[in-house]
Amino acid sequence: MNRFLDIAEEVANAQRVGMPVVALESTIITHGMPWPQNLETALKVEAAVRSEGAIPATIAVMYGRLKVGLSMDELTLLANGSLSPSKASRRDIPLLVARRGNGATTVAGTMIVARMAGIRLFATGGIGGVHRGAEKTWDVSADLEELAATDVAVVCAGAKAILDLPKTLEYLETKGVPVIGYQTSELPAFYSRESGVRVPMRAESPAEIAELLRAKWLLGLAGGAVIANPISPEHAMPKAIIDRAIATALEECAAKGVQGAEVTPYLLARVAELTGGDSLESNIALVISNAHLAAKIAKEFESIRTQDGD
Ligand code: PSU
Ligand code: MN
Repeated sequence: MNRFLDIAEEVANAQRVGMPVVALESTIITHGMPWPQNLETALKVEAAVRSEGAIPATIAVMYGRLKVGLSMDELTLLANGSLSPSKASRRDIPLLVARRGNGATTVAGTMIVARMAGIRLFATGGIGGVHRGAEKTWDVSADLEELAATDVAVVCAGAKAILDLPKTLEYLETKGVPVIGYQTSELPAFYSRESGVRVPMRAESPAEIAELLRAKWLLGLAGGAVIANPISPEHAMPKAIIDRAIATALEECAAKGVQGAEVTPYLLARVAELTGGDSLESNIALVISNAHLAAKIAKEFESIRTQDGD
């Protein structure tokens, strides 16, 4: 085990007896939602994983330790901002460890730590991707490179239309990352079920997805997968409202010269403000739904493993 890793006892026990475990990220808590809804959501998401018979492992860097599974106190400290955690992606983790710092792991950061801990399934809201205008800014999220390299499957509600969705899919295709629509043929666009962009593959059940993941990794094909789970129709938002908010947020972002790691948190916060409380409610609902699905896939994955005797 890596010397910087701290696996919570409950998670370690689950792994010992072959219970399914689902990793959860922390940037969504610190940079994706306001206090106190962020803590409430983190707890609801953990409860959703448990309700499926799996164990949640929320991941973060605390005082330089790579934490897998957080206590109530640790979750609260992260969520209320008192540790001022920074965004922790692949490039940031070494410095945080060296300086005993605090960081909230992004999709990329969470995948890295989950892999170290032997966790294969991870649930979140939306992944990072190729930003609009990337041909000028070169702004491509490190999440995509991590999906290319690290053996963890990410269940999400697609990607927000703050990104260039066709370019994001092209990038994932180049890198050999399977993108699987869960009961859909379209890439969901986070707040809405449709994007007009087709997904390359579709699955109808958690068992089918578990089989695909198992095949990929038994074949020795390194890297992750994206499982795109559309938001439920009752929580989806009208496309016109979202599109307008995104257009405004993108204009402001360019006008203010926001760059680098600040771009995504800036856009997320502005879109949330511009759409009011509705978008937060949708956001919470879709993360919970993804947690349920990830737990179901993790369960199937473990049961195939047991059947095969490994
Ligand atoms: N997209 C969302 N919500 C989020 C993020 C993205 O709809 O919370 C977060 C995730 O943690 C993701 C990160 O990994 O933003 C991507 O940031 P960047 O574009 O800087 O790589
Ligand atoms: Mn970026």
